[in-house]
Amino acid sequence: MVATIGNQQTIRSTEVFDSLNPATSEVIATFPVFGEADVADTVQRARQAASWWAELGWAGRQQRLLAWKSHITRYMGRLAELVHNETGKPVPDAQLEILLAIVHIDWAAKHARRVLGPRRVRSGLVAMNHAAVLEYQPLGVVGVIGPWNYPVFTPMGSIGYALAAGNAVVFKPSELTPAVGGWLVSSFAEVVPEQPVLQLVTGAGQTGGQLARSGVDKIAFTGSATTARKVMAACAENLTPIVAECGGKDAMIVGSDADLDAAADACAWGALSNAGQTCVGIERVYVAQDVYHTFLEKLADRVTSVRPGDDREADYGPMTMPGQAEIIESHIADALARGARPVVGGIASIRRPYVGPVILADVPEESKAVTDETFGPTVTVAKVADLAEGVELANASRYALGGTVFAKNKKAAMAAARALRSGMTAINSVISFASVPSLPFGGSGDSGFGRIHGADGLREFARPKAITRQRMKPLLNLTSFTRSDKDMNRLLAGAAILHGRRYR
Ligand code: TXE
Repeated sequence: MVATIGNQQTIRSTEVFDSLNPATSEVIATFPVFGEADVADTVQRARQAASWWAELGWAGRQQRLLAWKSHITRYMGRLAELVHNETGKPVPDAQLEILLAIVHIDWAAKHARRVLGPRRVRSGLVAMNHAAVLEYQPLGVVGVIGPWNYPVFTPMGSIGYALAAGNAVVFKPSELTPAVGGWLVSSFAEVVPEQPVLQLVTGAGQTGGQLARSGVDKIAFTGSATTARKVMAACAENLTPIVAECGGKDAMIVGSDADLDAAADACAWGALSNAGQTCVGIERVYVAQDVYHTFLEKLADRVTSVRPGDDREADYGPMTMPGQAEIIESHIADALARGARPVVGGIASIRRPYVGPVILADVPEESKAVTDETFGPTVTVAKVADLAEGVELANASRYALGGTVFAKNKKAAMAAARALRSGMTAINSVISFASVPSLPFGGSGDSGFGRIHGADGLREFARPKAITRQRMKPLLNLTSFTRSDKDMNRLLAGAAILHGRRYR
């Protein structure tokens, strides 16, 4: 049976696909592949819903988004089971991901008016007879193309903020996690039954491409840099703007004064949790030489008790995307061929659909395990002279997403954090920036561009609107053909006094 998806629409395409449990290969549900006409119909319905949603105003939207947040919180158990079944991750990890998404919906709902609502700004001397108002209006319809690794948290960083900014959303979840996407859309329809403000389209890359070409007002994409390029090309046809959250190759830098137990513990979690399928997961570690061996021992020690599986005691699950195991294998093989030393695990750690923890030391910097996103439970550990060299090597990547610095000296840690080219850095913890809703999240280079979360994340889904309102007649009427030479001379004399002073 094809799953119902809460859109109450007739789908013209007859093609379907299955969503599978990656641990057992059982079919979870069957979904329609939305074709071009189906996507177009959905976007058209979203246009009407967008007007209704925008007219609700800040208070109306806030009340409904908070009701949605409450609904997700109360039914978190069901959603977590679904996330577990579709991605294979342990239920507590699914709960953590959902909780983070809830925190973000809450923040977006409560701060949208303050960040985006109308406000008076100074009009300046030249325009002192005008009142100046700045506000951020909704874009209209936002298309969200989501990934599978955090199927609630990641797309919600766009969906929650786009809705709070007053837009309707058409959501295409990954073809690996459509049931989670369907649950989110249906749950929204339960608290906002009046209009299809949040709709689902299901299918693989082709459906995503159709959404990008559909004339939506913005695309929020999360996935690989390779796919982001294709999505941008599709968006270019209509000059549709895009925010792209792509992968990463995040580094942890460990200084000689770091708390090594805490650093090893954070590294193990940052590298292995969710089977390493985390865009801001730790994939490389650079450790100051005088603590290198102690750190490596402590890390190896922690990692030996970490185990993948599908049982309730497992620390992490299978690879969600079966093909990922090949990439992981090729990165390990390449590193070993170049002389890397396996400290924990190796090729034998790959037991599909699971991959055991792998720690590689002395990996040449030009190896794929250092340059490319592995997206598996593997990490490379290298020796550096100090924090500065760690920063230099961390920055020598085409990715720039997150990262971590472990050091006790606050000034040195802050300086290293600032010097990292990434969009986010955690000091003495991992991934903590993702749990602070007022902080923007996003990267540069192959990690993408634009921001979700925080005030910047709200503005990403809004268009700035500038308004001037003349309050009194101008002293000098400069924008008129009746302007006199006298007025112009007065203006230039004023400009010379105000701006013409020499600066030394
Ligand atoms: O991602 P894709 P995949 C990285 C990770 C992983 C790799 C591939 O390294 O190994 O990406 O994963 C839709 N037009 N990340 O294949 O292809 C697709 O249906 C429009 C990092 O799953 O980027 C899905 O909904 N849309 C990342 C979404 O794009 C298209 C999370 C992502 O798929 C499309 C996931 C097209 N032509 C993987 N082709 C992160 N930043 O966390 C595909 N899609």
